[in-house]
Amino acid sequence: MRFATGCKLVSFATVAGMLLLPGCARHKTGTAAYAGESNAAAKVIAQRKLTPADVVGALKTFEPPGRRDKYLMFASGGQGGQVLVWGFPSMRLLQEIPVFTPDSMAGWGYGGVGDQVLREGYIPASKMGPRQRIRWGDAHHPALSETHGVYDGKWLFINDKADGRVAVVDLRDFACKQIVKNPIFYNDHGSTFITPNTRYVIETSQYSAPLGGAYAPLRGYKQDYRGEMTFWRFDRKTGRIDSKRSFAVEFPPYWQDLAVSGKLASRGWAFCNSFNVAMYHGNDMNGAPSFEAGATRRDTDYLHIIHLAQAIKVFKTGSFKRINGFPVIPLKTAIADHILFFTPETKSPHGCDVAPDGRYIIVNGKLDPHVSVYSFKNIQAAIAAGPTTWRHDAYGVPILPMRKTIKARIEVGLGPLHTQFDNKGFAYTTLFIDSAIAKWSLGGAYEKMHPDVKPWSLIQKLPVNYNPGHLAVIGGDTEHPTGQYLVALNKWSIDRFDCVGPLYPEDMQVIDISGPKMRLLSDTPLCVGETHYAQIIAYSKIHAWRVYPKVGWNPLTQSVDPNAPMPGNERIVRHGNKVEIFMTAVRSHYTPEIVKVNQGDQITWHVTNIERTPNATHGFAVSGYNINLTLNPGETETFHIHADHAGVFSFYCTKFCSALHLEMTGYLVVKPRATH
Ligand code: RUQ
Ligand code: CUA
Repeated sequence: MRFATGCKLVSFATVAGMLLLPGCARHKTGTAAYAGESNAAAKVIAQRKLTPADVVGALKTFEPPGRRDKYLMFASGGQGGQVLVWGFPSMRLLQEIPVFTPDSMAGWGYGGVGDQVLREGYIPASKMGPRQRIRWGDAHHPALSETHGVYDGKWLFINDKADGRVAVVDLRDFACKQIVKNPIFYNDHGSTFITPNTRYVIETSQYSAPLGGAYAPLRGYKQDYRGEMTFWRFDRKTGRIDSKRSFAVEFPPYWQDLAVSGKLASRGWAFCNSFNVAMYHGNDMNGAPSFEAGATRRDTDYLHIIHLAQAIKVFKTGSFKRINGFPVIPLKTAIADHILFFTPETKSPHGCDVAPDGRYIIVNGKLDPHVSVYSFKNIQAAIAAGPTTWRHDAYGVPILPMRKTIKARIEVGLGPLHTQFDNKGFAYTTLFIDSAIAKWSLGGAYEKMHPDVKPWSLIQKLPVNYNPGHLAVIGGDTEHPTGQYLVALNKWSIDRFDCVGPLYPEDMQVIDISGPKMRLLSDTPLCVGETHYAQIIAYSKIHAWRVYPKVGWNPLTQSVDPNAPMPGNERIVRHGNKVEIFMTAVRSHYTPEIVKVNQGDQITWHVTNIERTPNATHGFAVSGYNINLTLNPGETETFHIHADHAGVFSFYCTKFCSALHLEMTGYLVVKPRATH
């Protein structure tokens, strides 16, 4: 069926109505009923002035009431500090997983487990200054755990750029379990990226500084400032990062940017690009240029090539120094033991992505309209060619000649930032300045997949609205991409939505990449976070609990809590001024529901939601004491109150759990000192 361009909407609607008629023989429903529906559809199409492209977009992404999405998209929430989980491709927001920022809907950070996890991520009192209660995050890159280079649906990692932290989310209950603070650096950016079996989670620093949070004046930049890459060892048994088996490698004080782990052909290696190799350190109101000019004044920066397998060996032999107690392989050792190599890249590039077969490292130009394709094989050959063929940077790091390492340069357009891949041998790159997605063809072994197209060439540019940062293809950064759909994560929305004041939502656009040409399907505004980066996984790979496995479940230990209040053993126990409360919650009451303490008492309060019914979540909020928990069926939480204010305080259930939800309440009675 072909639609003449410029055809009248009404005639298109008629055609669409006919299209909506199913092959009647296969359908039990009467033809007459369908004919009626399709007439109605044709009418809606005409009334709403929908184009054929609109109708296809709607039909490809709409899930009818009650039907579920086949994919989940895990997106970082940027400065919101959280992880957002979307049904994909319908783009229905299903979950906000609180991570770095307190979240009152999820009861995260107002007593209970959230406080414990957030506290772990505070900056400890050390050389890095006084203890800081960090209560927000700039969440950049979610990384789903992988087995043999494909998402396994078990964990999700996410970094906080602002304070150099990495968090672990368990995908059995979609809850954050751990936040680790990088002990040698404040900020990160090339994070989190994982190795193909999730042994290591990579976290790379961004803006150089003295390691360990020490002080050094800016005039000592070249000697005293450094970058680094941290390899956090992840332990699948405990579901935690094990800092004792983790280490870092010291880098020169260039600004390291996006990082990535090698895979297949390049397994055992890691890569990251950099900017400000000029080591410019700022306009001190002295008439010097600003960073944007000073940091970009050289023609090239360096792609960092890190032999991770070699770094692990060196770490195991103990050839490291400790900074704030954390093992760091010194730059000198990294050079002498052949852990670190550079090769030039055009200045101030951005994303660094590895093709699915691991043979090519794609560096996106940002200021250069090309993507540069480095060949891993060529890099190895340049290393093997030996020191006489290398140059060295000011610190002695070998620089492999670019003309040897580079395989192809493809002119894609203005502002190339990030690249992902499909299952047909194509790559997709966001063009920030052009406001477009470029589709281009991979060469090498991929040529077999598309014999009719020229390798390493631009195929199509599709405008997006506007200024995309990252993009995500289903499985698009794994060894086996699925392809099919792509989402462009656009920073600006300008004229796409009704105006809601001067702070604009960002825009996520779903694009169909299953055919020879990309086509735009839908817009989804996002206002509770930044559309920073996302990964998309088949829902069939996720095995989330519908309810916690047993009553009394502690979500931090993922086991029954020995202190969990159980039905029949609810009680209040007092030892001097220490009061311990064991409380249960079930529709629609708490036991006990009157709690009497004395002013100045220290209360340890445990609550178990003893429900087994999926969805029967209760809340628990205490007025006046900043307590707010969310208790899912089976869950136990523990919090502390120093009852320093006398008075009568209600506690109540914040979730509309039943018809008698308002009656799900009780009193915390704090008797003033004088009367007890
Ligand atoms: S990188 S600016 Cu994800 Cu494009 Cu942080
Ligand atoms: Cu429980 Cu409302």
